[in-house]
Amino acid sequence: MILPQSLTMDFSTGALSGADVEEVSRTIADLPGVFGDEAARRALAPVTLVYRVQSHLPVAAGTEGGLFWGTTFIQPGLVGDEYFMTKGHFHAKRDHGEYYVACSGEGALILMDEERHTRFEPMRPGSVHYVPSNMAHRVANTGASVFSFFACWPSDAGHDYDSILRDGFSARLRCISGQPELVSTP
Ligand code: PAN
Ligand code: ZN
Repeated sequence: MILPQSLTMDFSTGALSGADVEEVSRTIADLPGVFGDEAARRALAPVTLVYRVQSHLPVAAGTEGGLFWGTTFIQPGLVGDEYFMTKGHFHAKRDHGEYYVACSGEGALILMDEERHTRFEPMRPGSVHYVPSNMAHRVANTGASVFSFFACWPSDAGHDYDSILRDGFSARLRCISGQPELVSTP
């Protein structure tokens, strides 16, 4: 028996469609303490969309052996001179990795290990990025249009946002003379 395909992805935009697609949005109001310049964040309209995530979560979070699939869409923009970006997290199970694949626009994957060494990888349509275990990860939109990428991660990885909210990354991706530059935080 051939079952109808229930989930599809548009490869040019990363957009998912189907019955089981969940979506969350993060606005400027949802991201206190995420950007370096808190006054610049508060000066922006609270309803400004920063990013949204579409996910396909076929098993319950925490299930061992399953996989999750999702696309993140980050709007172009700056908070001060810092690019719009995701909150960022370690996986709660630190030894669980992830794949990211860029779909459209220009972005950067910012990675920090547990010794707080931070680096970034430019993301361009078609670039594939392995997020190794024990690495905090976040993505910034470094271009002028929506940046989208899709991700596949283990269903029992979990997300540790608190460590990042408390300690941040050791460097921030800032727009300096129009170019992304990783600048150490004091
Ligand atoms: C991604 C992220 C997504 C949004 O699916 O969850 O890009 O970023 P934040 O979760 O940091 O807000 C992923 O890395 N999942 O593990
Ligand atoms: Zn992750």
